[in-house]
Amino acid sequence: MKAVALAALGLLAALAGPLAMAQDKPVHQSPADPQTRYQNADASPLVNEPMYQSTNPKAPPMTQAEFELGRKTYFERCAGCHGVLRKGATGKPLTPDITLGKGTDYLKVFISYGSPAGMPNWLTSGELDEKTVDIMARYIQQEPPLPPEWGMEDMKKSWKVVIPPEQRPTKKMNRYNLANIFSTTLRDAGEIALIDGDTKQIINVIKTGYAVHISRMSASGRYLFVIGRDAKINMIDLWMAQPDTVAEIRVGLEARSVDTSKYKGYEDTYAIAGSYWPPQYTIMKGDTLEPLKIVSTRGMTVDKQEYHPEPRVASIVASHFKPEFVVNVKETGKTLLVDYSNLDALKTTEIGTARFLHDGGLDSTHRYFLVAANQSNKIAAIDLKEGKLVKLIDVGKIPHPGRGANFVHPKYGPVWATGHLGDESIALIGTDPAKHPQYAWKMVDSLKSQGGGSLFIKSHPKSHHLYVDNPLNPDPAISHSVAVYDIDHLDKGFTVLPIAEWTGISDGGAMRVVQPEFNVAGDEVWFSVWSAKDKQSAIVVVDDKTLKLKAVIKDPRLITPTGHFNVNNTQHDIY
Ligand code: DHE
Repeated sequence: MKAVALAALGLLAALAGPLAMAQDKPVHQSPADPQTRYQNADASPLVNEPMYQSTNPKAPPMTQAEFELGRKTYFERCAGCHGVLRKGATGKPLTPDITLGKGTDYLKVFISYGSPAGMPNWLTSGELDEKTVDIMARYIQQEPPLPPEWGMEDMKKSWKVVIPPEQRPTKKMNRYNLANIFSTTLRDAGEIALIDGDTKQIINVIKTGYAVHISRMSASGRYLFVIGRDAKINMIDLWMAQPDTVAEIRVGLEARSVDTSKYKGYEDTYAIAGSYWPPQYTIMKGDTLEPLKIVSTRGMTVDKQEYHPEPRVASIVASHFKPEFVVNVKETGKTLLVDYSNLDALKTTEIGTARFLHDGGLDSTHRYFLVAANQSNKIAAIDLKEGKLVKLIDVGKIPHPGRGANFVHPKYGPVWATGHLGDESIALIGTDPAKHPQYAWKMVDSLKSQGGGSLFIKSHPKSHHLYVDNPLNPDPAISHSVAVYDIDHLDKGFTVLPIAEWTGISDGGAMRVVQPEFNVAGDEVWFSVWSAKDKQSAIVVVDDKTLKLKAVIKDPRLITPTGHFNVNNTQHDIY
């Protein structure tokens, strides 16, 4: 195996990029590498879709059973990084024109030992056995099987209006303070919990899609939209005596993003969802989810201008300046401003940004949208009023802002901040070209945080604090806590709050502290303490003024809480 391993170094370099070439031996890297773990945390929902084996006479033979195991393993472990069609995303392309030339032995070493560029060491970590590694090495030399498409007919079949608009309440039928309800993702349960922010009691637990992902609010604050990784959307009416699902649909086979129209005159008119597979976005009626328009995102990449067959739709936000949705296409590196004022003559402004677009949010005025191009280590700032790219800003390694954090810096004026998955820095970007032009669209400061593996950062217009999580940091002391900065004294560093410890849970397993989110008053911050499905999780509420523990919400129904979305802050894009 040693000779093959050494010979495989050329392959590692070719497949893993420049970093690999700097190494002189295969690297034993754990699949616990934050980014890889993050991108392959769940089996793709495509694992259960029918796909067929096409025979390439040049590829090593596989029985149908071996091909099926290879396909299943690929969609469970590999598709998140290498793409459904293996054209490459954050992982390198693995199409037969590349893999056939390398041969089975080379590929087996690559899969077994991993690479410094992020490929896990599947064999030596014990995640895959020798037999499966051999099957995978042969599998990636076959033509990638094509998952089914998902067009209007499929969508209509999956579409259900549980309670039609005319049978819904005409006024709010409950006594909840809707603005302070939190929608908490219960990831592995495929559910969300609606939690009353005033009483900290669970209002309802609602069944949603597989490995449910995010929640967004309609402009009026009445309807909550939740999307699962299986592209199932639940539309929940908060006016009902017991808020619950009133409509649902599947807009594809795999998805991550949903939002609703917010421009004046179009409040609650449309919903939009982007899918990973098929690569497309769908505009729906805002009160029933009836699918109206499906648009494919397949096309040319921004840099090399090569065709990409599966550019996934990442974050979507609704513009407050025009009747437009901002749709970020990951693999092509393009931000689309989709004008929904006439769906029959859809106008789209295509802005070339950088690859691979992921998550982002608005600045405090809502005029600018800042989105992470995570593999380019850049933030793209888009002017939603002028409909153009303002600047591509270099930041740290693998920026991951969630929606980012807006606050007024004592020296630089209004800034937007992002943390990073790949390093310990927090980038502050000036966002006020009118009054602070010298700082606008520059990284004006880079703060040191607890470490890498950060996913979300948050502040609030009424708060003097900036909160940064590190759920993917390998050091439990860091992933179990959050760092808090005093915005007026950023030079003084941060205070660490031991959030997981405050739950009092002794056997919670991973207990990753994830996603700070403010309440409506801006005086409390909520954190999920995210453990495995079979362990106890919790939500911890911190007093923003004193930074002391205010409440711990524990309930057997709170299974794997991750994101949580305050109704008012999500409705008005306050972060
Ligand atoms: Fe997310 C937002 C994709 C893994 C929690 N996540 C997003 C967005 C995208 C995305 C495109 C932006 C949506 C928008 O704004 O419209 N997430 C992905 C992935 O592809 C990835 C890396 C791997 C996967 O297989 O899904 C992934 N995400 C995770 C997690 O493991 C997290 C931490 C826990 C979980 O619940 O799955 C997670 N993602 C979140 C949250 C947001 C999010 C909480 C919304 C942040 C916000 O403040 O709006």
